[in-house]
Amino acid sequence: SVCAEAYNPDDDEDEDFEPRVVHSKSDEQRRRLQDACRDILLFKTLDQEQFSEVLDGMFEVLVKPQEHIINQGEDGDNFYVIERGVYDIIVLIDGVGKCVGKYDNKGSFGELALMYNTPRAATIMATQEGALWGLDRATFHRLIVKNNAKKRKMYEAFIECVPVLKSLELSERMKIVDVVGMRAFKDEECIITQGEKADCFYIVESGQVKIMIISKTKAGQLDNAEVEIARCSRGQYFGELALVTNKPRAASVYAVGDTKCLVIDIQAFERLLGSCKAIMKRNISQYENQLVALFGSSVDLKH
Ligand code: 1OR
Ligand code: 1OR
Repeated sequence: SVCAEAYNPDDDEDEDFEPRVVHSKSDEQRRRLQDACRDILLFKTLDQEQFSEVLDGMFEVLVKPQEHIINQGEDGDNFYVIERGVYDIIVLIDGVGKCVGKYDNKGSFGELALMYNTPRAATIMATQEGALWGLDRATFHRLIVKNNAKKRKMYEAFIECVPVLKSLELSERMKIVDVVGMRAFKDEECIITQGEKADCFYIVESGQVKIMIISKTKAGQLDNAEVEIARCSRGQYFGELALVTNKPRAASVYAVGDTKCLVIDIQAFERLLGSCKAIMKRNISQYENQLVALFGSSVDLKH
């Protein structure tokens, strides 16, 4: 489809001569902004200078309960990063608005209309008072969309050889590349903590991770030692279980040596990996058998 065509930065070089947008901020505002942007996946592959230009271009938006920040079907004006607040994602299904997910005090939205020049794909409504940071369309285009061409070059070959993504069309895999972030972890660094709420999915790009669980016996006694149950290396994924089952993380995950992972947020996971879920579910059904083989049937998981 047209939407997934590789973006050619040479097509509109004149954009480079557009004036830079700078919204001045107090030190305190800048601190809050930096906090909110720390884990935004779309910013993870920017260099220092691009990132600071993004921060310069952002402006604070305060919102009230029931306020629609974005309306499905409209043209895209801004991209938004959440500082605080809870936001419903509402999609029209057979003409009726249905809440298909929410943002809970973190994350970002509004990138799709700006990236692909499409109408807004969903309505985003604040359910309580909140604060957002907006980035205008032109600045988003100049800094984020242009960076996507570089991202596709960097990750295309890797994404092509990830087994779980094989069932997707090439254009769908490229849409994943457009929204992924890359995170680097040091040896022994904790990537996922058992029992925590889940909001993203990982694919190992280099290095290795080990999956550890704290088990409990049938008597309910905690055996607080973590036990290694599996490892993942290049091309393998983890962190799908909590997203698929809607439960807390079932295990902790640690880097083994320097490790890099592609990270996909839960909304993009739902939107783009739907057809891979069947494979994941099949693999999940194997976890149970592996558990019994490892610990015997008298042991189950602590939640
Ligand atoms: P946008 O510019 O199209 C609406 O404006 C935003 O909602 C969109 O960018 C995304 O950032 C965000 N499908 C489409 N857009 C979504 C979705 C979504 N979730 C968040 N957004 N799905 C829901 C996945 C939980 C799929 C619905 C069928
Ligand atoms: P998550 O979102 O629950 C922890 O976060 C991740 O560790 C989990 O998703 C899975 O990706 C992974 N066997 C293999 N991988 C597992 C297992 C597992 N549990 C969690 N992960 N089990 C079988 C043990 C031999 C445990 C079964 C629940």
